[in-house]
Amino acid sequence: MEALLKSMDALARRAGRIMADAPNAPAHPKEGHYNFVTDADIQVQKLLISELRALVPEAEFLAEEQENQRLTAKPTFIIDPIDGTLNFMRDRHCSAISIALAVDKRVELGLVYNPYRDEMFTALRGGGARCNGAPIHVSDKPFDLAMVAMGTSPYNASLARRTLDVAYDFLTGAGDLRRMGSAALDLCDVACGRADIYFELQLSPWDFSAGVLMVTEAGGNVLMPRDAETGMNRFDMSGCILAANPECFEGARGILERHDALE
Ligand code: LIP
Repeated sequence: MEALLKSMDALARRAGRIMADAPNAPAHPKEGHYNFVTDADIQVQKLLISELRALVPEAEFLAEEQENQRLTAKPTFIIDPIDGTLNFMRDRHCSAISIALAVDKRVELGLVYNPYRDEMFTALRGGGARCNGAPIHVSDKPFDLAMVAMGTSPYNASLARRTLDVAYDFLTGAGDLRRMGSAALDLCDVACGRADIYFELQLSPWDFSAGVLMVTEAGGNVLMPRDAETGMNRFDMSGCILAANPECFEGARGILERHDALE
């Protein structure tokens, strides 16, 4: 896995240059409110799939900008070519490339690359989490001093009221809120201690698969979609995501439970 991660690091940097060099890529609407794909998303996704297939010929792919089959036990790359597409379209420099590798339906490797800050977040299951090679760890901030990153799932208007009700409880019970617009980078912020809690009521597997491994390998706790029968984490289902340092996790989970935000 270390050798594969090294190759993926170089590949993500190549893909990051496509992002950084194409801030005005044509954008096209997708289903749902305020949901778009750009020509750069497609170009990055094609590059990643082509090069990752060369590295792992037996691999399958779950990717945001394609029709996807079921997640199988085979090695599967779960890809968001540009997480934070709206930020990318507005040249806000808060977007990332997110790649996870699942084997037997469990994520074993995660990579999130922010080309604007040249920050390469990586994690191997059981091997810890790193940023540019240096170990990272969640913060030890208590709940009442927590910086809470959040997502608003704008393409699903039915979640708007509940999202803001949850946000109100965090704003009045914890420290303050931040809405950056990239779930992958929000999760990396929790993993490296720049934020203490992150929640979003609905995310897709490509948004969260790499980032949740970053958080758990950095000592944090995560709630994500689970199989109702086995209780196993599901990397092929959209759903609510909560990530937090251990000091904040139970308080944060209580707020989401009070608003029936967890499946
Ligand atoms: C984005 C997420 C973000 C969410 C946005 C969007 P995308 O991913 O990272 O947290 O609130 O609506 O889903 O679509 O830019 O890859």
